[in-house]
Amino acid sequence: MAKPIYILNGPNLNLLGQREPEIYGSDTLDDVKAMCERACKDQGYGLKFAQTNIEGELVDLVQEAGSKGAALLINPAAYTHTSVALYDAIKAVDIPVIEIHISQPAAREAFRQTSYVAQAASGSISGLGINSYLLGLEAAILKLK
Ligand code: CA2
Repeated sequence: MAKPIYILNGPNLNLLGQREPEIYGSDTLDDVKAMCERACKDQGYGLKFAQTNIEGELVDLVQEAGSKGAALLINPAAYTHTSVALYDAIKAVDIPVIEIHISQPAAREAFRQTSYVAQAASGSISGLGINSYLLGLEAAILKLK
């Protein structure tokens, strides 16, 4: 059985579609999950999709992806800009890791200008709304070919 693609989401992304639609759009995280499930199925991959507000749980899930997953997409949300623990966890896995953002952090506040995760990931996709997830999947699958 082929390994699934992991898509991990960080803090507050459970609120997607409920607040700040001008920045993050009106689709919910369940909508994003359904869209990614369809895209993975079309490409012959299973999907493990998770969200947590807890930094250590994200680290555990990155480690799990490293042993049980084919590739990892991660929207680390605010931990993007703060987490050396996530940087270390991503550095320790040997699968393609694509950093995803719905908004464009580079065009936002000064505190969003540093990404620890980008310094460990294979690549980053930002600013394209929830299509960042679809494009991230395409990038991960291209890397697996
Ligand atoms: O643009 C992204 O995907 C971000 O990862 C979203 C994070 C932010 O801290 C990053 O700089 C960029 C924020 C996630 C919070 O999500 C919410 C969604 C809707 C309503 C409230 C929060």
